[in-house]
Amino acid sequence: MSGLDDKFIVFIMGGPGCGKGTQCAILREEFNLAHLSSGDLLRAEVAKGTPEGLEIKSFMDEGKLVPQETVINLMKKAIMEVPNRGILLDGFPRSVSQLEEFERTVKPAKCALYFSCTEEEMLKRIMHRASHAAVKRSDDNPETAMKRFRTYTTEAQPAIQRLREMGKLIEVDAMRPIQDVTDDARKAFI
Ligand code: B4P
Repeated sequence: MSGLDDKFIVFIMGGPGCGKGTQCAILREEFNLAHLSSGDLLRAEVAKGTPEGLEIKSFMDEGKLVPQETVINLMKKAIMEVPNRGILLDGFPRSVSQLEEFERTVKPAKCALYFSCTEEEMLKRIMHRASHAAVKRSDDNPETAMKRFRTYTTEAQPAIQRLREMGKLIEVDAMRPIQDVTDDARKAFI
């Protein structure tokens, strides 16, 4: 894609509720990066209340992946709009197909940060978010969380494995307190 020559992209990966968004919010400030969350971009589309938004919501509430064309088009548009040199793509890619299509049509990523965490801990964090958030997410309930874990295992894990084989994966143990996770994650930027 033209206009991206001087930019670099870092994929942010990990299971639902592992803390991707939390870490991105910290890294963004520290290194002056743009933070584009596929989940947030999709939720913004849902909030518009359009027929397409309603369709997106039905995938999210089922814990399924939203169709690839929708997600990649939203990502491309957002990438072109941010002024920052470094861009964190939070929650993307979530499948081998998304990875291949993005690297072919947009730009190969510099690296991928993978926040590893057990399902038990992720479920705990999702339920904690559900009970404390001012606005509750419709997919933050135990039933949808279990479906999101299945989608993550079948779709996202193979993409993580592919990035490992490509030598681009930086794995961080996300089971620890937020500050300790950040201490490891920032090594990708210094
Ligand atoms: P996302 O919005 O990406 O949701 P997530 O995986 O739950 O978020 P995250 O891991 O960022 O959790 P957070 O930091 O908030 O996706 C939602 C849905 O959108 C998907 O199911 C799918 O339907 C769709 N979608 C998204 N991307 C897509 C794509 N590329 N293709 C197709 N569909 C897509 O952390 C969670 C909680 O844990 C927070 O409350 C936080 O305070 C806490 N926490 C974080 N780190 C912690 C730590 N170290 N210790 C203790 N608590 C911690």
